[in-house]
Amino acid sequence: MSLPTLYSFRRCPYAMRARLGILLSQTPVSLREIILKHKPEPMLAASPKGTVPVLILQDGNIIDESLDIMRWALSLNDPHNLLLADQPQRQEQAKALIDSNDNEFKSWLDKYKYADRNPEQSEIFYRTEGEKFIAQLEHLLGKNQQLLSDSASIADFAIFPFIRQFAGVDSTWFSQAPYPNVQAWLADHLEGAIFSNIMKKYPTWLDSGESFQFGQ
Ligand SMILES: N[C@@H](CCC(=O)N[C@@H](CS)C(=O)NCC(=O)O)C(=O)O
Repeated sequence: MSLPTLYSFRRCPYAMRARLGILLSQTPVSLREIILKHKPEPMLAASPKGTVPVLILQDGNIIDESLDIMRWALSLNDPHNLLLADQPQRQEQAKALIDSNDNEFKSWLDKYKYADRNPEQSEIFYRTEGEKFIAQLEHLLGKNQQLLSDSASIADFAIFPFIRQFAGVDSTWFSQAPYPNVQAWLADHLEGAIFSNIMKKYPTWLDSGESFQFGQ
């Protein structure tokens, strides 16, 4: 039987969270690696907004929001209870944190990363704005090993790819910044087998014509 098709881009944090959800749910998909400068026609036909990740299901339904892909995969199989079933309060906390990441932190991250293209304010200004979210995570991680409890949830996996980017803008600064809990949490996720699995390199689908089974 054919598998759902996932259009993905290795370094995109949204695509990373989709791949994390797929891998952690052990849901096999057929992965097509793309580059953003040259998006495949079938991907654009399925999702004209032209962002990755895009998932095309066997019945033709399209899921083109990374969080929806995570939720779709985990609703099929969630062995680690990342969706926090039977914990409605934590579900709300997870949603609020992911909202802050996606709707506030991400724009400061982009401006910090590309401060030269955003000369209205300084790099340090953008970093300081981004640090408000990092400080919130630091506080949460002072209470538990992961953001909402000692076990990782959808919030950890949806957010850490973005914190990785923030840390990578100036890794010397980040390594001595006053966020030891965030540093340890991020290192733990980045050093794990799950992350190395989702970061495997694949040739691009347009160049090679090859898709790769991913997620099992
Ligand atoms: N809200 C979308 C955002 C996805 C997104 O913006 N992905 C970026 C790459 S990290 C993208 O495809 N940008 C289009 C482009 O750069 O052409 C999601 O969560 O899936």
